[in-house]
Amino acid sequence: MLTVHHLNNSRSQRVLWLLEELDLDYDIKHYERDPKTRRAPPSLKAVHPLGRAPVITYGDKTIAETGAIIEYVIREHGNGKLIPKAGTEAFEEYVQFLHYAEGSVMFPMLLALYTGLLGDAAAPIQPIIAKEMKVHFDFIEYHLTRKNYFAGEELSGADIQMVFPLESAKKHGRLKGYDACIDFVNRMQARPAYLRALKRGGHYDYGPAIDNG
Ligand SMILES: N[C@@H](CCC(=O)N[C@@H](CS)C(=O)NCC(=O)O)C(=O)O
Repeated sequence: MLTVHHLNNSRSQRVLWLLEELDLDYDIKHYERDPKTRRAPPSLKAVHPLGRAPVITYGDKTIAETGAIIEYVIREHGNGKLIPKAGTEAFEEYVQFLHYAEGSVMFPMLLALYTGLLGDAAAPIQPIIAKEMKVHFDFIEYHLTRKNYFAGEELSGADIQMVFPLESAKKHGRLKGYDACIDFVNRMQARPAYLRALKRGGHYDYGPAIDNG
């Protein structure tokens, strides 16, 4: 059985959604953030040295990094679903957005988060970070005004990977004027598999409120 090591309010929500879209059986091991520091508990380090979520374990395999997990699950357990045909333009978009989410978009967003802790001391760098974020959201908005999905004409792992930066941006009020980005988040969050994942994962600050009782 595949186990998702799931940290509350985190990127690992994407992996639950992926598994629900593929209709796969899986277990969840829940980890709670420290309420003050927001860091993962040390027990996650016992699963993987990075001590971050998501991590999945399956037999003797332990895999960290959302993009790597999405690739692995789709390749080994996906039955050809959620991945465009190799050799197509959609496939190249799929690979691009799988890397882009964590490799590019998240970078200025994390900078904003961390430098925000410095208050006025970080003021000189804020316009640079804002400019960098605008480059990314402009690019994503341009893509989503022309296409409903990130890779091709139907849902793929790229959409699952891209939802977190956009959910996080929406939550922090960074998507004002980016209507196609907001529409994408709303469409993804309305999918039955997304909502099932939310129910199994527990409260998620970046998603719609659901009754978990
Ligand atoms: N690029 C990594 C980022 C992993 C990551 O930073 N996860 C956060 C949750 S959103 C985490 O575990 N934070 C807890 C901590 O840093 O202690 C991925 O996509 O898996």
